Amino acid sequence: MNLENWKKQLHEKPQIGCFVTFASPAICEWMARLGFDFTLIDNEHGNIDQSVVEDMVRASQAAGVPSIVRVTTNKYDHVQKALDMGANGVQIPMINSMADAREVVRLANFPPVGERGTAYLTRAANYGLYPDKTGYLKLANETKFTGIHIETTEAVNNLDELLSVDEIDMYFIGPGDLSSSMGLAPGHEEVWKVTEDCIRKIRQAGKIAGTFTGDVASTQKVIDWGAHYVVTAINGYVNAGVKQFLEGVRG
Ligand code: 3PY
Ligand code: MG
Repeated sequence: MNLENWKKQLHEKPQIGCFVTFASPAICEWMARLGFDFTLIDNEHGNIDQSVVEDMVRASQAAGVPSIVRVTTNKYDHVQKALDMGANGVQIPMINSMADAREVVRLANFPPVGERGTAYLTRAANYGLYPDKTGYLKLANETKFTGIHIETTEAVNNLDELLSVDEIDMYFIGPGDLSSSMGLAPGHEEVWKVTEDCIRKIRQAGKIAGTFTGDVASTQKVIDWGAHYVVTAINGYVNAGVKQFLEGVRG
């Protein structure tokens, strides 16, 4: 698989990704082999240390599956490190304003587009093997994927403006944070309505719409609305399967 074509594929058809929330390259590789279209390494929550992230990215890519890192915050060391480790892209939580979005563009892109620090010995730079250093900077800017979270009422209100930022590929509705920002329980119908409106608006703007789902029906629903970057996590499926097994055995 040509990982550089993945951004194009995302525009063409829905891709189903797996949140990997445990510090384990093996789980990343396993989910890639199970058939997910991409892995999303969660470095915002949980206990995944920076030093494990690169091996998780490597494990997924070695199985032919692109790997995105959800970074901790919109900060230089988080965004730059994930990209230097050779992640196919970054997903940045809690982007609410144009000032936040401009900072994302600055951190995720080499000059002249942004101010990402240059380094030619990293995994992303093929350990110094690229003969054309300027070409590497250009290629990295063009092929990496940048996603931002829309997960507060402030971000929803600013969505039109945020969609005008050319260098941002994907807008991810975070249902958990969005519902708490709206003062509602997760899964509340008003949260779904806002999610639908945002997904439709993002698609109409020619951008990739993303969100998180936990079952088949809601995944189909968001795809029908136009989401092409849909992420799930294995916890719900493992919990249900193991419970069913133990109840079956123990009665
Ligand atoms: C959220 O729900 O807030 C997320 O960030 C991911 O699902
Ligand atoms: Mg969130």
